[in-house]
Amino acid sequence: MVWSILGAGAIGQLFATRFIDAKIPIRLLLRDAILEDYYQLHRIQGKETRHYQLPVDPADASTPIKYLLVCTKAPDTLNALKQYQHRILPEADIVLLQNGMGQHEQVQAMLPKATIWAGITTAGAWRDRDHHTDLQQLHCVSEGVTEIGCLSRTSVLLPPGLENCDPKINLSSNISLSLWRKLAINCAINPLTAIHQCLNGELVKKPELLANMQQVCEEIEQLFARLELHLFDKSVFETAKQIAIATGDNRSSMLTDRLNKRPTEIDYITGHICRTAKQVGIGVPFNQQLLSDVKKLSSIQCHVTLDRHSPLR
Ligand code: KPL
Repeated sequence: MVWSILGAGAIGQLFATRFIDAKIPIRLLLRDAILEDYYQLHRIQGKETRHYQLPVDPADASTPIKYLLVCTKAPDTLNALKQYQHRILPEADIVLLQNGMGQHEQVQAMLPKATIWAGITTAGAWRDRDHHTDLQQLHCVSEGVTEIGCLSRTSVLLPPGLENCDPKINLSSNISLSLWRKLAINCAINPLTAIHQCLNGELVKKPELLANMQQVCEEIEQLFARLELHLFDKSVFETAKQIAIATGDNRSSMLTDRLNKRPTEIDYITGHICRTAKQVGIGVPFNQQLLSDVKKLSSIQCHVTLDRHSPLR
């Protein structure tokens, strides 16, 4: 059993090192070819620094892919998968460990016989380079909690090998509910922080931003009522407020993308709410507005550049 890993950002690299620790054989599928057979990095966690050699698939590799972990950004999923479609076995197990919703169905449509799993993690890591050795460094800031659930069928087992990971990966029997919960919070926090270029905590401190967050949440609440989804003990707004406070000093992933001039995941976050609302005939005008505002922003030049990922992704 070999797990191929697509998307070698901080989360992809973090799970690659966790798989190696769990003695799960891996191959990195890299977008940009490298000459070496291994991708080397130092993983820095608290006071511990460990050196890893992550095996890389050569550009002309043709070995079939049976187990695939996808850690790309949601909007990049289909294009990234297309490059390996000829190698992915029809009955492959594909774990999408990503933010957002909507991409899972697209991948299932592309690979109808594959078993699609969704994963959510609160693990946090960011990358930079050691200026002396030029070696990649992966800074792990929080172990987080990771859950995986099967979307194609019911399963009482994790995909093979993943039961050996440490920290443990939890098997979810209803991962869709967790995806909706995460989506609601991301809709409440991410677009507003990206538009106003503020940290998560400022959404709660500034009355006009708090009112905006409330509007987002109330529309989502209505949609969830129509879908008969009961996701939180409190209202979506109260829950989002709590998370904005708890992650107050964080730069959201969408603001980080904006500042780094990368495409955002808005189509798979607020976009998914807007698409679903349309399907069931509910208006979500404020979310629709945020969707178009963030899309507009992505096309506007931004002069600040960051070299650090948001610590909580
Ligand atoms: O998940 C997040 C993100 O930034 O994508 C939140 C919860 C908003 C924390 O920053």
